[in-house]
Amino acid sequence: MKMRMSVNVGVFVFLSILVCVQGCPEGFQEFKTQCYGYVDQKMIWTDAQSTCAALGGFVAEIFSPEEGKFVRDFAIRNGQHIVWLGADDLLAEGLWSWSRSGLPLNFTDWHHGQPKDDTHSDCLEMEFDRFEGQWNDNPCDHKHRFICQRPKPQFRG
Ligand SMILES: [Ca+2]
Ligand SMILES: [Ca+2]
Repeated sequence: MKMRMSVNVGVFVFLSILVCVQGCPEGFQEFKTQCYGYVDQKMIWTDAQSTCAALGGFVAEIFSPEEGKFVRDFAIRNGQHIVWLGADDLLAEGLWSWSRSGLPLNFTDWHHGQPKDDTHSDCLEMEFDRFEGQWNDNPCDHKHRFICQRPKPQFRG
């Protein structure tokens, strides 16, 4: 009886460590298999990408309405400022792709009339000043806050 008790405690401690290791790093918020971090500093788009890379991730990429809603709500909770998202058409005008994964934008939430490359706009932002968080193409050298994304750490035994 005593033996079984200590085995159970051991299993419980092991599972607790497992859960702990599998969560997001401090400061990140968990959504499904991913961790999201809000960077409250304005940077040009390429600096946002390198900052997210330094944090083990990339500027957030959105593949579904659910992810879009999560990221939009996350930005609203953090002050409803314009944020960079991780897509660009830098290499070929009008050919948008998610920058880290290289995948095309299957799900989009462009504001009506966007993207419109009127000021040489090759980077994607979530626009709260005019478009209530819908998407807009914006010049990459503008400075905005941004959301980093990284996969949840996996337990390595
Ligand atoms: Ca463009
Ligand atoms: Ca635009």
